[in-house]
Amino acid sequence: MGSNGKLKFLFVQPDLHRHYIPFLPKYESLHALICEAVARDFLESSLVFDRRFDTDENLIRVLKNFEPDIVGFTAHTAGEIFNVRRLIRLVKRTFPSAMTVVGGQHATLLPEDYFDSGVDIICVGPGEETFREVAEVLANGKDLSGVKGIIWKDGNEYVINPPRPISTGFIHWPPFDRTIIPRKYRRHYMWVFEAKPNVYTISTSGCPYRCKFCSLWVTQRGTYRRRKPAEIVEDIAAQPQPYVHLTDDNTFHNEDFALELYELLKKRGIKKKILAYARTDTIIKRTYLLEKWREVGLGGLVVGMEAVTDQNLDAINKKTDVNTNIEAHRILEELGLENWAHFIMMPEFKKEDFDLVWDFIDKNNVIYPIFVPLTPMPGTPFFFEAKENDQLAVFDYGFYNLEYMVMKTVIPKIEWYRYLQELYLKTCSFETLLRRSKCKSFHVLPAVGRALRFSWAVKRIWPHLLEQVAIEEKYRYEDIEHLLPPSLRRDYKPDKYYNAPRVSDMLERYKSTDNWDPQLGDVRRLPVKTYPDFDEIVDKQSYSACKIKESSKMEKTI
Ligand code: B12
Ligand code: SF4
Repeated sequence: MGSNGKLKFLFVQPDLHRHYIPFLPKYESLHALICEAVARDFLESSLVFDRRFDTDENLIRVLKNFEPDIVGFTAHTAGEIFNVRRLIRLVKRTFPSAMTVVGGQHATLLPEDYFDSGVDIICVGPGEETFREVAEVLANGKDLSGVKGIIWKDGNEYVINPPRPISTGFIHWPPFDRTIIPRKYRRHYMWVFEAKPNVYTISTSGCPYRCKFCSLWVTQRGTYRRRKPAEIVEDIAAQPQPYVHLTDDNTFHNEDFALELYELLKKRGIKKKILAYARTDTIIKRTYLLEKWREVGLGGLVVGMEAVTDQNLDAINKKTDVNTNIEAHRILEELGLENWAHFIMMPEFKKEDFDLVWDFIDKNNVIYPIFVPLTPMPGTPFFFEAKENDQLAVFDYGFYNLEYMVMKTVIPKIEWYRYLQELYLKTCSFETLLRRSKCKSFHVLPAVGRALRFSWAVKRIWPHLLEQVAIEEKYRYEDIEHLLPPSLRRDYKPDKYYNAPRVSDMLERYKSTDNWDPQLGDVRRLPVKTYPDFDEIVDKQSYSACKIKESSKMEKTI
């Protein structure tokens, strides 16, 4: 602790799981910026360590030189929890007096997976108010029992404090201090498809819809929050980068907000290429807004098209239909806006279903499609449902990153992957690009950049797909269940945690669009638990034999 009673804060962005093939951009840690901004009053100095672009050896050096009082961690996907645990052990070995705090989606939905001896505090839910209070309490040498929304370690037990309700409305954060991120990482934060430096910021958080596959409404408990438009504009204006990624879930849902933000961006004379998020029905309802936003640089949208049949759209509770999807795409094309259209690939898919997706894409000239295997996101009602119904085929969270099919498929998994890859390659071929080149939304750099990057990723991922299939064939759930993270075991009950209502309760949420308050529970205590990383479970020798067998099968099919 500094001489003024203030704390030294280190934030560690973990390395990506080895099964993640990084075909999408990697940006600076907004979590670090938010934590630092809200707790600034109690911090003497802050620093970000980005392990995605650095080494464990350097982290040890930083720990010794910086001597942090608190070390914060987040995890973007479930697989990163293994890396977070590894890094936390490293922190505890190198600098034992530092308090370790984890937050993020997995910590919120499945906190028990972090009940590992090195984790001191688990922040459940949004971090802004909670982290400020944690910093205040630690700086004043008080104990953590009064901080709502955390689970903290007390000897050999974790104490579950009462929850912190989230309120719908505006979020306020002091301006971000991006200087806490060392310059050497900056060159990595870019919009990869065009190799352009990027500002990564946020305008809204949460979403009022209840798509079955999505984890956001669960984490945010059904709320939709906005940041003050003036704060967003200041944030963007202060950065030199020519590109802006608004990391929202549903940017244009609130019309007044989106309009005010546009007006302020315009007044401020900002014109950067902006990427935001929208549903197809919003695109139709608010076309005029998109036209306006184009004036300030809106260049593309991440759009959840999800399916090419009404039946599949209903199955995932998307509340849209195919005609809406087609019309939304037509509007974006007319406006010359890139449609980064996401399609969900279902486990029931056979060859004809993959063909149907391609027909849709080809007929409608979708230039920037992204295909996402339907994944029960750990901690969502869909996940618990799939686990109970024996639909999960993969028990290594390292594969739960939307690149792998972790559910049981109708056709053999290898065949399923082959059709998916063929689909990707068709969208990347020179012939396809040439045919699309007359479209208004065809922009050479992103279209070619996407094709090159995706073709590269499709090849890079093969060994991992083979590994996934080999593990799936070799390991029976019953045999390894006791070695898995707590949330993957049959006796895991989400209603132990106030932030995770009962599955039946959450299933009800599909039907409503209300926010819901956490159940106010008493303080409870649970023991410290630990479990191996999945790679330690795998018997490498017999697994390699499996891999070789699959490899030769694969070469024949490809
Ligand atoms: C923008 C975004 C991206 C960007 C940039 C990612 C990056 N960091 O470089 C792009 C588009 C490139 C991307 C890529 C991917 N993404 Co992404 N992404 C998002 C998105 C939309 C926002 C993430 C974000 O930064 N939010 C802003 C922060 C501030 O909010 P937050 O994470 O909720 O954090 C709050 C609290 O959780 C808490 N908190 C969080 N951490 C900490 C830490 C501490 C110490 C404390 C106290 C508090 C705290 O406080 C915060 C403020 O309230 C989310 C959806 C979402 N809205 O969360 C998906 C999401 C996180 N991505 C997801 C996935 C799967 C991926 C990919 C794996 C997809 C793929 N197959 O390639 C990749 C992996 C990228 C990687 N590992 O770096 C999934 C993760 C699901 C899961 N639980 O596993 C999500 C949830 C989307 C979804 N529903 O499917 N992603
Ligand atoms: S509309 Fe998008 S962000 Fe909202 S619940 Fe559906 S998938 Fe999630």
